[in-house]
Amino acid sequence: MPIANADVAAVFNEIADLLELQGASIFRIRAYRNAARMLGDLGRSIQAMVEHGEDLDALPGIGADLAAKIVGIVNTGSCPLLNQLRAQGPPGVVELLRIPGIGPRRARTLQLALGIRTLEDMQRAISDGRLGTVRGFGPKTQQRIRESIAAHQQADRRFRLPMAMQVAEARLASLAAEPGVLQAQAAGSLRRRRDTVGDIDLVVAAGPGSSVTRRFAAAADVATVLAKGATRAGVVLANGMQVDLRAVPPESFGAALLYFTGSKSHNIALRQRARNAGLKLNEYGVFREDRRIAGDTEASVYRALGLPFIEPELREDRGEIEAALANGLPALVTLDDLRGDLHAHTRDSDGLDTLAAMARAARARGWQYMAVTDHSSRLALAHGLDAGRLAQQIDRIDALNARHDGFVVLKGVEVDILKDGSLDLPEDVLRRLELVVGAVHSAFDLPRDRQTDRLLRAMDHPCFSILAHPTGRLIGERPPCEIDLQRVIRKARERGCFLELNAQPMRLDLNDIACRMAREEGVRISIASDAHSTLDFDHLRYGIGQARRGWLEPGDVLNTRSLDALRPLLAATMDRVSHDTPSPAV
Ligand code: DGT
Ligand code: CA
Ligand code: CA
Repeated sequence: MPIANADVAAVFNEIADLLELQGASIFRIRAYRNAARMLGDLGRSIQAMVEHGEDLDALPGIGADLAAKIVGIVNTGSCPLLNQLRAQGPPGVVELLRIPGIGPRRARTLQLALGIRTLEDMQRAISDGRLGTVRGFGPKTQQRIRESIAAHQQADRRFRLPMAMQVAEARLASLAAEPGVLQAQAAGSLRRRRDTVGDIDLVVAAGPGSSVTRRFAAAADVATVLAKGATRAGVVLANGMQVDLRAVPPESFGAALLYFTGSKSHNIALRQRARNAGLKLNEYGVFREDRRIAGDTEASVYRALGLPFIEPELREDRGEIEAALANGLPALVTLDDLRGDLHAHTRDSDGLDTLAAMARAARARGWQYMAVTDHSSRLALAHGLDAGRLAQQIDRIDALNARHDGFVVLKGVEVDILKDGSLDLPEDVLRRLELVVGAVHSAFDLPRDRQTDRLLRAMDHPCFSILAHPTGRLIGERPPCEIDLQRVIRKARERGCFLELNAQPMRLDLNDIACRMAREEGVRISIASDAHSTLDFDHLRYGIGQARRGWLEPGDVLNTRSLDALRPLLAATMDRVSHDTPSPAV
C-alpha cells in the first residue's frame, strides 16, 4: 500500500487535534503539528526513506519517538496512539477544530449546547438559525464559518503544489524509463505553477506501437481507471489524485505539450491567432492546408504563429500575447536570482533548528544573507520573543557574524500587528534590528475598512520594513482577509517599505495577481521562505512560481539584491522619524 507524506501528516495532525481537545501540553501538540508540516512539505517520499532504512531522526523535529511512529504508520497504515485517542475523545468534534476561530473550548460548547459534532451539523445550525443563539456567534462569525467550510470542501478537490509535484515527478521518472518513450513532461496547471492543482497532466513522446498508456493505467497504486486507449489514459491514484496521460508522436510533442499546458484561454487566443493567419493549430501541430509546418517543440509552434516563446507561468491570457507581440515580455525571476532570504525562524521561537544550523544551511545555498525573524511574544503558542530574549538573540547573531565571512545573518523579527495596528514590541527594541517584518496572526475577520486601516497604521510605524503574508490566507483552510490591497500597495510605495510573497506552499501570499499589482506600482517584493527548519528553504521554488505568474523580474524582487544594495534599502525603512517625537522644524 503506498503511503503518501500527506497521509502520515494527516495522522499527526489528527493526533495534535485530539491532544488539544484533551488539553495536553502545548509542547507535545506542537511536536506533532511541526512534524506534520515538515512531512507535508518534504520534497521526498517518507515511505521510500523508511523502505531504504534511512535515519528519520535526521529530519528536523523528528526524534526517536516520532521516527518510530512514522515507521509504524508506513508499515501498517495505522497508528495505535491515534486509535487510542479517538476512542477516548468526543467523536467528530475534531472536524470542527479545522475551522479558523474554533478552538477546543468553543467546539465543546457547541457540542453541549447544540449537539454540533460535524461540519454538516454546523452548516445546518447556521441555516436554521440555531447557531445565532449561542454567544459569540454573530452574523459575521457565521458568514466566516460558512466560507471556511466551503473552502474545505473545495480543498478536497484541489491539491497543493508539494504533493502534486511529488506525484508528478515520481510518475515522470517511471514513464521516462518505459521502452519507446522519448520525452516525458508535466503540463497543465502544475506546469503553469498555479497555487493549487486539480489534476496532473502528463505528456509523453512515444514511438509507434508503444504501450505506455496501457502500462501507466496498470500501475500498482492506481485505484480507478477513468480512460484507457492507445494515446491516452486517465487514472485516479490511491492517494486521491487524478492523473491524465497523453502519448503523441515526437513530431507533435511540442504542440501537445503546449495544448495540455493551457491555460484553456491562452490556447483559445493562440488558435484565434492561427486562424487569422490562415493556419490551423491543434495538439498535433500547426498546419497550413494539410501540411504540418511546426509541432516538435513549443518554440516551433510559437514561431509559426509569429511569436517568441512564452513561459508557461504567463499563459493565462492576461496580456502575455499582446506583450509578446510588442516585444515586451518580462524576463522572469528565477530561483538562481535570489541572494538571500528575509524571513526565517529558529528554535528561539517556533522553528525546529538552531540559529547556527539555519545560517549554515542558508550559506550552503550560495546566498549572501539570511534574516532571522522569530516571532514576538504575543504569539505565545510559537514561544515568541520578548524584548529580553530578543536582545540575547541579537548578541548571538553578532557573535555568529563575527565568525563567518562572506555570509551575514541579518537581525530581524516577525512582530505581531495587533488588532489596532500597533506593533507587539516597543520602538526602542525594534530600532536595534536591521529589519522588522510585520504580520497579522489574529483578528482575521475585521471588516474591510478596519482591516485595511490596521495594516496601513502598522506600515506607518517608523520601523516597519516588510509586510509578511499580507492577506493571511491558508489555501484550503482560511480565506484571505478582507483588505483593500490597492491601498496597502500604495502605502508601501509611499513609505518605501516592502511586501512579502510568502513561499510556504499553503500560503503563497501575495498571490500572482497581487504581485503583478505591486510590480505595476513599483513596490518591491520579498520572496520569503518563512522557513521553520533548514529544509523549508525549498519552499522558495513555490514562491518563485507564483512570482513568475505575477510577471516579476529580478529587479522587482527585494532579495535579488546583493547585501550591499539591500542594506541601504532596509536601513531606509528603519530610519524614519518616530511619531512619538516631534519632527524637527524645516
Ligand atoms: P486544473 O487541472 O483544474 O488545475 O487546471 P488545468 O489547466 O490543468 O486544466 P485541465 O487539467 O482540465 O486541462 C489541462 C489543459 O488542457 C488545459 O490547461 C488546457 C487544455 N484543455 C483542456 N480542455 C480544453 C478545451 O476544451 N479547450 C482547449 N483549448 N484546451 C483545453
Ligand atoms: Ca490539470
Ligand atoms: Ca486534466
